[in-house]
Amino acid sequence: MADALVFYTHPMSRGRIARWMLEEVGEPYETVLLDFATTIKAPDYLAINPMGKVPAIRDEGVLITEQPAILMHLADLYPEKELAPLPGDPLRGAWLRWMVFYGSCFEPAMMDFSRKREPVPPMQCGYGDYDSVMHVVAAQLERGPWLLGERFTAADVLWGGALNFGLMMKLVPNWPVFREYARRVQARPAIRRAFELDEALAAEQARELADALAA
Ligand SMILES: N[C@@H](CCC(=O)N[C@@H](CS)C(=O)NCC(=O)O)C(=O)O
Repeated sequence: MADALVFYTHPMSRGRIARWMLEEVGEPYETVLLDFATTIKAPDYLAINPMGKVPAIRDEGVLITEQPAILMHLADLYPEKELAPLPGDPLRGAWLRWMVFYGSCFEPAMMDFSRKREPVPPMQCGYGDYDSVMHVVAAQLERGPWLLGERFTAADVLWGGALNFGLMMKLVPNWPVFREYARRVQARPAIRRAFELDEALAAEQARELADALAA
């Protein structure tokens, strides 16, 4: 029998998106919790992700880091879950484009915006400018109900998680198209299961910290 997937995470991190994906897939996985102050930068974990960041997964000895890569791997690994248009499907190109656009354009634009950092001139900047990124994403979602239209895929896990976070932190425009999409993704049973698992782990970590401080 194949070894269970191993999922490296922290409950208050981008690992929440990867956990949601694991719950959409619904196959067994083992969770390894990292601590931001200690284990995440320890040699054992740096051998898994030299960036010392979560999430990461190990699948049969293969290590994968970066949220979009983790989601693409899981979607391709379990084609029967229909979370990816497979090679040959006309939607495959758009699916790859939006998975990569997230990391190469959307997240850097949102992070620069959060720090009010002066971006490099749009011609040299990989994401162009913040407003263009937001308008391009909004135009794609207008077609709805999901990012690629009628079909829910792993791209909605990535973008649903990102837009939930962006709206909560006021890092994306408070447009109806983003709010309605976020409401749709929040109705998925898997996102609720993932949320409850991470909330329980976060509460446990907080209790352990309080006990350690009191000792
Ligand atoms: N590019 C990575 C970003 C991962 C990331 O920044 N994770 C943060 C938590 S949200 C982290 O592990 N921070 C701990 C640290 O840098 O010490 C991805 O998409 O997975």
